[in-house]
Amino acid sequence: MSNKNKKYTITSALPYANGALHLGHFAGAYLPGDVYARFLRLMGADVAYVCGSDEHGASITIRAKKEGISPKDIIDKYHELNKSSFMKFGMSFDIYHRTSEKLHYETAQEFFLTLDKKGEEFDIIESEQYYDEEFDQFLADRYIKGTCPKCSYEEAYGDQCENCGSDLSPMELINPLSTLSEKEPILRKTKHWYFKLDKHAEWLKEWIENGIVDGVKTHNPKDWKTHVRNQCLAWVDDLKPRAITRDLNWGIPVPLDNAEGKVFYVWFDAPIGYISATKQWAADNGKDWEEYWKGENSKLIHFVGKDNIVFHCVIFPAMMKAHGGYNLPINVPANQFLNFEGKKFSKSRSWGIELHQYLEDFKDFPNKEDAMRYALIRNMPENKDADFKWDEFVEFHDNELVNNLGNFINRVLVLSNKYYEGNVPAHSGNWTTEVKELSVLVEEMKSDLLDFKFRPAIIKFMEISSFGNTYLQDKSPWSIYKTDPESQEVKDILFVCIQMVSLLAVLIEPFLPFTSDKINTLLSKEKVKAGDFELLQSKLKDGEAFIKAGHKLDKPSLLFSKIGDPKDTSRLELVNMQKAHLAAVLEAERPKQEAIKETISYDDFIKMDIRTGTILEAEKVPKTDKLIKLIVDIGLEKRTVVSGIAEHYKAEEIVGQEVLLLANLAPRKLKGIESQGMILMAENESGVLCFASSSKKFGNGWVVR
Ligand code: B3M
Ligand code: ZN
Repeated sequence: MSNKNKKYTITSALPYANGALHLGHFAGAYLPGDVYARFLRLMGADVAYVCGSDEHGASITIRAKKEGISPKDIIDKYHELNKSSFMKFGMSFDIYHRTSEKLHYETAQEFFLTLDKKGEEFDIIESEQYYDEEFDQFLADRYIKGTCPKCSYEEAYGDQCENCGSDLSPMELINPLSTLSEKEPILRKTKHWYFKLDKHAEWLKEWIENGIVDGVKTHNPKDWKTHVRNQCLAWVDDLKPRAITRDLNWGIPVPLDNAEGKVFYVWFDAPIGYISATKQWAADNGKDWEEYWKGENSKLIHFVGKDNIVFHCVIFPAMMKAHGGYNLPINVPANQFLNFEGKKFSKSRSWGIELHQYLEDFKDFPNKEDAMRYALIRNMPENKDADFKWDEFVEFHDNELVNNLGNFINRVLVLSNKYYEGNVPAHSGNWTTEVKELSVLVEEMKSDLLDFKFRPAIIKFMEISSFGNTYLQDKSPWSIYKTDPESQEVKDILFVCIQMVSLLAVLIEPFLPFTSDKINTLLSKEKVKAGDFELLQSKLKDGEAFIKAGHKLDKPSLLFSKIGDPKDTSRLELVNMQKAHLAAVLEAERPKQEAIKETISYDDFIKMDIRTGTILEAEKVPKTDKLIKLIVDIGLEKRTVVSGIAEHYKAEEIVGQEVLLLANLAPRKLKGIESQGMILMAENESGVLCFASSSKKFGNGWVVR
């Protein structure tokens, strides 16, 4: 089958329209989706890449309340903000829809009614639920907080503990409190629709374990990431009915007479948002949405962060299977989390950077979009958590993009311009025989991309660029040209190099679309278009040129400028400003030092007999957290001292440590051991307990004055 007939429906998690997206979100669920969608288009496949705002749920209403505006104001504001950041970063969604659209309401309600009519997918259950009397409201999800029963974190929500990631229900919280009134809630009866997830356990297990549903193999389970499969398997063994309705006035009304005041739980309608987005896109583009969701030749892939795995691998598939007619996802290549300079992203702590903020702060850096795309793909949290660091951002840009890719392209263009005034010279034979390794490298990059291994794929891309650099260096056309400007060999070399530059423009497009356009501008070529990868591979096989002899290239100009350029520090200053901000955050969070105690007289001070000494032995005092028993040699004698430092030091680490000992402190019994003196300690500027140290040259027993 030609790629044209292969349909792909690709989704990236619909961000809640209650806040701005940060780099962690971007690297988790959006950039990988974009790279994949772009690559499939280059392969000539028929792609519908959909995304949009998730505009329901308590996260929206709570945010609105906090800002003192309506939920509608919130969703309009953040829908526009997130959409515009995505567009500026070159995201290639075919549509960025909204779950507040009428079409979505209709789609979600129809979906529900289809399940309801089957008569066996839902149970209506009456139960007691938390209720806030002051606000006259039932408290579900984020409207209720309390202590997590699994990890004792005190700020866990009614749907999830953000500390340990556990999925919770309000009834499990210890010491529940309403997030509206901050008061203890009461219990009140209410009824809800429960989706009988447990009924789907058997086939879900077979599907996740073996990739088989209704006897048909839909995918190879080995293609799924281990961490995704493991999470799914842990879930399917313990499926319970889940409430899919809420008592709220914000959400999609349940379209039944006996459901007054009920709306869908946000996680019921949000994934259906992928379907309504596709419907809208299809309607706008004269396509049939059903081919993309139900067609035999269509493949569904969800890009999400690891906290959304269960919804996309268990609950939504069960909903689609219960409905009937839908394809199940062939993969959910969820990413792990990205941290920021060693810590979790945190808006309240001002740790991390949001997409719109980055674009604003770096507005004077022309390559800001692709520089960030490169850094995030290069360090994508594909199978384990990753860490974004500004220093690495600079290194990736300067050492890889500039020194490798930029350098190669610039050298090729400058030489072509100098030797042939930018006219592509003719090759004397079959150009691909000189660079046979290229097709292998390109094939490897392709297979990484199709396996959702974007980080290895971009590294492979850089290998291809290095291959070009090495080729040019090995051939050194400049030394031949010096003696023979008409040399055919030089023409052959430059011809091959120009082809490689053209190849790189195509290969880089899924990762760095802006750079791809710039390279093509330098080559006086049109932008990369759908199917170009397929075309390129066949030309490579047949030895056909990507750019023919006689084609006139544009004037050479630099593709990138180094961030760390010593002659122009403007870009590095932008990075340094970010680092300075983080240093200020850390400084503000540093534990404050205690104030200086009351003044004492010299006579008080002189009473203290402070001796230098060495710790000879140290052992933790059993059944205590803090105490270590020490034997300290102070020259004159050996003293036994019990010191409360076990939380800061391990006993075995401090043997041999030089110390100052207060030798005339009245002996005191601690845990049955007589302590004969006190080791002097002081807190350093970071609040870490340090030994007030003596200097070795004095030896033991010197009196400190
Ligand atoms: N809005 C949660 C999130 O942004 C949710 C995803 C919906 S995908 C259908 O993490
Ligand atoms: Zn927890």
